[in-house]
This record gives sequence, C-alpha cells and structure tokens, in this order.
Amino acid sequence: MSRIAILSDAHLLIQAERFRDENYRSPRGEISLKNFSQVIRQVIAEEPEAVILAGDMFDEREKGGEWIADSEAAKYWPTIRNELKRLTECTKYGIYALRGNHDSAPVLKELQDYLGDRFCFVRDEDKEIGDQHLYFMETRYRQGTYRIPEEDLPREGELLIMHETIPWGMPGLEEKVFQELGKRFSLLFNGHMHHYAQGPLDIPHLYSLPALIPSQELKNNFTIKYQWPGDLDHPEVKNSPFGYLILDGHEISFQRYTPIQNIVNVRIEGKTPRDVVAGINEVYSRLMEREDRDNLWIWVSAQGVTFKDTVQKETNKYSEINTMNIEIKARKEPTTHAELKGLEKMISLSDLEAKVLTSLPWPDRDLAQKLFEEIFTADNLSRRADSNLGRSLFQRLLELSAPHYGVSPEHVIDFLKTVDPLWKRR
Ligand SMILES: [Mn+2]
Repeated sequence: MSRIAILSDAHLLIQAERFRDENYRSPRGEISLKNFSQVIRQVIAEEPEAVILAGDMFDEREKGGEWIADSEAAKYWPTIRNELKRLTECTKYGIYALRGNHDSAPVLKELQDYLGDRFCFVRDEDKEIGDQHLYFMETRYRQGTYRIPEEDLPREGELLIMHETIPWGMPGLEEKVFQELGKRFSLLFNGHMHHYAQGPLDIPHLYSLPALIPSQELKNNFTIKYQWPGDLDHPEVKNSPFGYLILDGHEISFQRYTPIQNIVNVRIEGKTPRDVVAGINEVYSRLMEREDRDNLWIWVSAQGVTFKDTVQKETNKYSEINTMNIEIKARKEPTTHAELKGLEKMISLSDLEAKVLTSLPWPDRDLAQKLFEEIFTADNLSRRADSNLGRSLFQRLLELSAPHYGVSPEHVIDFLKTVDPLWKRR
C-alpha cells in the first residue's frame, strides 16, 4: 500500500507585506518560511511516496481591492520552490496539489511549470497514486451556506480530497452534500477548517485536515490562552494543533508539528471599555514577563468595547509583543432590553433582527448579521448618539458594506472625505 502525506492550509504568502525593499521580508514572513522548511524536513523523514496539498498552501492576498500575490510574494518564492523541489526529489510520485479558496490557479500552474511532472495541479479529476485511487474535487467554497448540485458531485471512488466549509455550528457546505459524498467515497479528506478531526458530521470516514503551520488565520488554533478576568498565573496551555496526516494503507495518523513561535489567544471579557483597557494592560504586563515574549504571536478578542482602536491604543504600548489581530466581539443583548417605536406594534430588537435575517438570502444575511452585531445594537440604539459616535458608526457601516457591494476601501475613504464637511455643519 502507498504511503501518502497530506498537507493543507499553510497560507504561506498571507504573511507577505508591502515593502519597497525587494530583499526585505517581514519578521512574520521569515518565521513562516522557517516553519515551512522545518515541517518539510519532518515530512521527508516520514518517507512518503507521494505528497498531497489539500488547498490554501500558498494563498494570495488582497490589499486595497487589488490582488498582489505574484509581485509582493516574489521574494518568498525562491525558498518555497526550493522546499517543494526537495520534497519532490524525496518522493516516488511527487506532489499533487488541489486549489483552495485562497489559492490562485496561475500560482499553481507556475509551480507545475517549474517543477515539471513532479508537481501535478489537479482539478476535478481522478489520479492513480501507486495503488491508491484518488479524486481531487476543486473547491466550490462560497461564504455562508452553499450547496453543490447532486449531478455536479464526483461519482463513486476510493479517496476524495476536497476543500470546503464543514458546517460546524457555522454556515458552510450543506450537510446533506457531505452525507452524499460520504456514501460515494470510502475515505474523505477535507482541508480549509484548519482543525484536525476524525468523523465530523457523524461521517466516520471523513477527516478534517489540520493547518500545516500557523498563519494569520487563527481559527481557534492557539497554544496558550489568557482569559481576563481569570487566572493569569496559569494560562491554558495546549499541544500544537498544527501538522499533517500520514495515510499508510488503511492507517491514518495525525503528525504534530510544533511551530517556532507560541500562538497566544488573549480573551478579554469586560463590561465597559474601561474594563477592557484594564484587562489588556494586565494581560500584556504578564506577557512582558515571559522569557519567550519576543516569540509570541498574539490574537486578541475583546468584549465590552465597540471600537478596535480602543484596544489597539493599549497593545501598541507594548512594542515587543507581536499583536497579530484584534477582534471585537459583540455582546448578545437580552431580548427585552431595547424596543423600537414607530412600527405597528412594539417589537423587540432581537425579534426585528430575527425577522430581517430570516427574510434575506445568505449573502445579504451575512452582511445584515454583521450590521446588527456592530451597528444596530441595543446599546447604540438606546444611546442618544452624539455626532462623534454617529460619524464613527456611519464609517463602520460603510466599511462593512463596501466589500459586499464590491466597493474598494479607497472609494469609501474618498466618499467619507466628501461628506465629512456636511457632517460637521449639522
Ligand atoms: Mn480555505
């Protein structure tokens, strides 16, 4: 039986930054490349006969509405190509690559040109690898809930490699599609979720693939977690969730990769912005006391503030601590809290939200949900909005809506510049 390594979701180029210096790579980019080299060495030591890339290994990145994959990532490519070459040279059958929702086909085609028949970009087709028979299903990913018509599904087979959203308490590819594929294939491997699991959706022969190495996508893959309020002396510590799968005959094993950096989740649950500011400072002072403080990648999620800037102002004080992302979590308001007048009858905000959301098709529903979470909150509606709050909510509303309607961030900024004088006159 053939021995195959299955790798997914390294998102290598997401770390590419826009620097003028052609030779300069960001520290984050350097760490990602180091992780990539190390994990490839680990994979080679497993002596696989073939390697499968199950999508989103490379990534392209959008900045200001413009795809920058090739030019910006150029300085990353020599290292990535070398590692892949090394990998192909150590395997009998080479690499088979599926496109993920963040990958671009030209990038994969270029790799195929460079690595020749040792690198095979596969889309919606069958492949024989040794004595294994595989089908590679090109990603059908869409935001929110989506489906694949039954006639477009691959017919029966042994192994299926795919890259779709598993509806794990969130919208994704409809569960019945997974069930149908589960009937058609004897083994299924799905990328995209960044999380290793066997048997999701009660399909015992479905495997969700882990992310190979850390990237800017956290997806709950932390190794250390500080919760505030909470015991800051004993943060939660987990084994690395990163790695790959080895398929050897009928045996499947998860091989852990321990990355260079520690992945830290800082979770602040405050009632007021003042709480949140205090929480951030308490946690970050602890982080500063850690010996590995310059080797941490931090993701902050905060509850109790409306604006990211409030948190960012605090984290910026700690320049040694590498804050990757700040997420503001909306608080779920109690249903009786706010009531809206002017309708035929009084209706609670949450009833209104439910009515609106159920009446919309999924892409609009996603946007509406965000607007209810960030803009039309009970808090914002019951406050007498001063013009500062009104102005910032207006901007946030545009920022959230712009991508939905294909409007670039530059246009939003231009528009705000135009309307700002009017705002002040009010
Ligand atoms: Mn993906």
